[in-house]
Amino acid sequence: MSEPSAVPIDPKLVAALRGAKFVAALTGAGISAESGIATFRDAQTGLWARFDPRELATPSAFARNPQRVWDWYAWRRERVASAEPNPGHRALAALERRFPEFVLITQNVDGLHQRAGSRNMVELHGNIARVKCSREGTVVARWDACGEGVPRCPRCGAYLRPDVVWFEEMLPEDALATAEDAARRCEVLLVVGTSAEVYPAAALPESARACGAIVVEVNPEATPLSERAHHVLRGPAGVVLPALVSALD
Ligand code: BV8
Repeated sequence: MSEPSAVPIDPKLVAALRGAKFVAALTGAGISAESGIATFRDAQTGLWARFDPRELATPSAFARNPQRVWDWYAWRRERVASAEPNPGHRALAALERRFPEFVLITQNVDGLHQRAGSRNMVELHGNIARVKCSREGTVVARWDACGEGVPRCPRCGAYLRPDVVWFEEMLPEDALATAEDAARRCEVLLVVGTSAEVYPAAALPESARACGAIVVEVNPEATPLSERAHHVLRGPAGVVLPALVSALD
């Protein structure tokens, strides 16, 4: 992995960050790629290679085949549990401690930001470690993980499901409101590791830009956001974000 100092950071961006009181970050699956967690667009591995995540992460897939969807999330939960936060997650936690106000908005459900030390954050799409009743929506603390079939709610008997937002489901109102407020009020928005294609999360950078924020994309590849960003740091989050922290020191 290249040294953080090898990543060129525009001095104008460094100056803007140095003077900023409120910085926000929006992250996607790419920031967890260096923790060994496949992104949504990476080909999935093994048993799940033949499935499209966007097909599985839907209410209709769960209605059609609850066992398959439950097993996919159980497999992902195990991979997340054995993953570690990477320097990109830790750099964002360091940035939170640096600015008077910092909000981390994540589309990820892997909980790695919290494990890296991020505190003031919003999970737009829920968290894979939490499980809820598919009928009542109440989170259950424990479930029979080794029994046959999809575990059922101890109160009403409906299937349990992961506490994540599937496609065609509304995002949690409070999480989305907090994210939209942060996008409108921040002076700099770091957009890290997202293909910027899934809404309403993908609308946040445009809101920030419209309200005068400097938008920075951190991604080894171009995305629909790249030409709208004021700065593009073309590289992996695990290298670029530590370089950004070093440039501010
Ligand atoms: C909603 C949780 C209102 C689950 C996720 C038709 C019918 C219904 C809805 C729609 C429709 N058309 C459009 C919609 C809206 C839809 C949408 O946007 N669809 C897209 C496909 C067009 N959105 C929704 O449905 C949302 N709800 O709109 O409700 C509604 C209600 C009913 C009807 C209509 C509307 C809900 C969206 C949330 C879905 N849940 N995740 C789970 O995890 O299982 S989405 C999931 O995919 C992620 O959370 C993320 O949001 C999204 C995209 O993933 P990314 O994070 O961007 O990752 P991706 O793999 O795509 O890209 C990785 C990036 O990282 C790449 O750019 C790569 O270059 C980069 N990268 C790689 N390595 C690194 C790196 N970057 C940095 N460092 C590295 N090392």
